[in-house]
Amino acid sequence: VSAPTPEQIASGDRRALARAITLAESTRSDHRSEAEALLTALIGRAGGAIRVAISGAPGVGKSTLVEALGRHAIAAGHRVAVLAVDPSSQVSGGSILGDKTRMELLGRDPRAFVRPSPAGTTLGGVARHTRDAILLCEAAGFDVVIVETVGVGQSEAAVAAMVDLFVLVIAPGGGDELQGIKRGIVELAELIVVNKQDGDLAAAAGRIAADYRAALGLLRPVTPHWQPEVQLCSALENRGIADLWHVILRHRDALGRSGERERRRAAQARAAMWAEITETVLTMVREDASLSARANELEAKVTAGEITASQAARHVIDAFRR
Ligand SMILES: Nc1nc2c(ncn2[C@@H]2O[C@H](COP(=O)(O)OP(=O)(O)OP(=O)(O)O)[C@@H](O)[C@H]2O)c(=O)[nH]1
Ligand SMILES: [Mg+2]
Repeated sequence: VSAPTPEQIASGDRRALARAITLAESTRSDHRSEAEALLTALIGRAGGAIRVAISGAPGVGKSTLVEALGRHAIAAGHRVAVLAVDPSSQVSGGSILGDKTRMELLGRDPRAFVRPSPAGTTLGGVARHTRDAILLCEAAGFDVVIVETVGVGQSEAAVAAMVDLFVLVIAPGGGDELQGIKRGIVELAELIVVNKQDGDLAAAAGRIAADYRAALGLLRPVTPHWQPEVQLCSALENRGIADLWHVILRHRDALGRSGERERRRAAQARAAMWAEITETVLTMVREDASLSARANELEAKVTAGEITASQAARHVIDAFRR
C-alpha cells in the first residue's frame, strides 16, 4: 500500500482512509511510521466524533443494531464509521464483520465507512490500531464512530478504554441473559440495550430489562454526571432505535457539559501511552534471544519455588538495562 496524503484523508476520501488504517494495522515498521506521520499531521482534526462501543455476547444482534443505529444517525445528518474489534479472530481466523456482515446497506452508503476486524492480532495490537483508526476516521470527517466488539475475554475493558460510551447489548433467548452481570461487564456500561424486544421474545426482553435496571440500581455509577440506563429495542424491526440514538446524544451532552468527556479522553490517551510502553519493552525482552532465555530460566525457578517472582523480575530488568 502506498501511503495516502493527509489532505486525502481530510477530504473524506474513504479509500484513502481504508489505506491509512491498513498502514496502522501493519506489523511492518515502515508502515507504522507512515501511519504515525499521517496521525501526527492529522491530530488537530481528530476528536470530533461521538465514540460509542457496542459490545455483547455472540448473536445478541450487535451488527443488526449498529446498522439500524448507523442508518438512523445518517438520516439525522451524520457521517458514521464502524470499526470491528474481534480478538477471538486470532483463534477462529474469522472476523465478526467478515463473511457474516449484515451491514450491507450501511456499507454501501457514501456517508458511512465500515471496517472489518483484522484477523490474527493480539488484544494489545488490536487496541492500539483501533485507537489510531478512530482518530483517522475523525480526521476524515466521520462524526460518529461505532466500535463493535464481541464480548470475549478482556476485549470489553480494552474497548471501553477507547470510547466515550460503552454500550452492552443483551438479548433474550441465549439462556444466559445475566452473563453481563456475572462477568462484571455491567460496571463498564453506561447504557444497556435489551435487544430483540419483538414477537415471542418481547415479554422476556421486558423481564431482562427490569432485572438489569434493578442490578444497575445497586452499582455506583462510573461518573456522577451520568446514571446508567436500560433501553429496550428491536434492531430487526427497527423499533426503539430513535430513542436509543436520543439516549446517546443525552449522554454526549451530559459528559460534554461537565467536562467529563475531555477528562476521560485525556486519561484514556495517557493509559494508552503507558500500555504501549509496557508492550514495547515486553516485546524487546521476548525478542532478545539471550534475554528471553534468561527469563525462561528464571521463570522455571519461580515455578519451582526457588526464588520469588519479584526477585526474578528484577534479574530480568537488570539484564535488560545492561
Ligand atoms: N428477533 C430478533 N432477532 C434479531 C434482532 N436483531 C438481530 N437479530 C437476529 O439475531 C441474529 C444475530 O444477529 P447479529 O446482528 O449478527 O448479531 P451479532 O451480535 O452481531 O453477532 P456476532 O457478531 O456474531 O457476535 C441474526 O439472525 C439476526 O437477524 C432483533 O431485534 N430481533
Ligand atoms: Mg456482529
